[in-house]
Amino acid sequence: MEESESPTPEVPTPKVPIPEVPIPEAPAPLAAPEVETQVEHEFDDLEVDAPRVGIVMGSKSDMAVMEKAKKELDDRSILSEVRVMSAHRDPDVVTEYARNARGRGLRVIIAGAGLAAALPGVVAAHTDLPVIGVPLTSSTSIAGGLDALLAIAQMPPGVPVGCVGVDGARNAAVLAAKILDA
Ligand code: AIR
Repeated sequence: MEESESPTPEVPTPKVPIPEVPIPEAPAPLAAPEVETQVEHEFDDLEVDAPRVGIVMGSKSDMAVMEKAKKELDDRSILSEVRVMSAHRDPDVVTEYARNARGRGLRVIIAGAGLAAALPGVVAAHTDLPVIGVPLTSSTSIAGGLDALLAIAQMPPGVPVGCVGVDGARNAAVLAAKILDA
């Protein structure tokens, strides 16, 4: 007997209601890139214009020696700033300067003082930046600046200050340049 072709039975498709899915609108452009650009610009300013080395000294009478550090840094195109502040006469100014130093972009501080030369040590007490002390001679120095040399070199353990020779401002700048390049 021949097999007869039987028609495929029609299966009724159930009428399932298709829910209308709302197409989300394209998100508004983020404000982030603009903010980022602004921050980048501020960072650029800091990178380009901020002094990297702070040169501080206890008195205007120290300037003749300490400006040799400034000259050496200028010759090397390293941006620096010069300030006069005494650890004994202006302790609050010194504290504020040291505490803000890193945030202002400084990376090394050179501090020169004569007599009971506390300035480098006090700066080092208030910042984690490297501090290079310059013992200076002054009109009433003991043993040609030995007083300042000992005051700067003999820091207590845990709060180091690099110490160059008496009136060694230029060497302090050379060392600062090497630290920046390390
Ligand atoms: N000095 C100033 N305040 C604290 C100290 N140790 C130092 C200066 C300077 C010397 O005292 O760094 O070398 C004499 O300062 P002046 O102002 O009397 O000439």
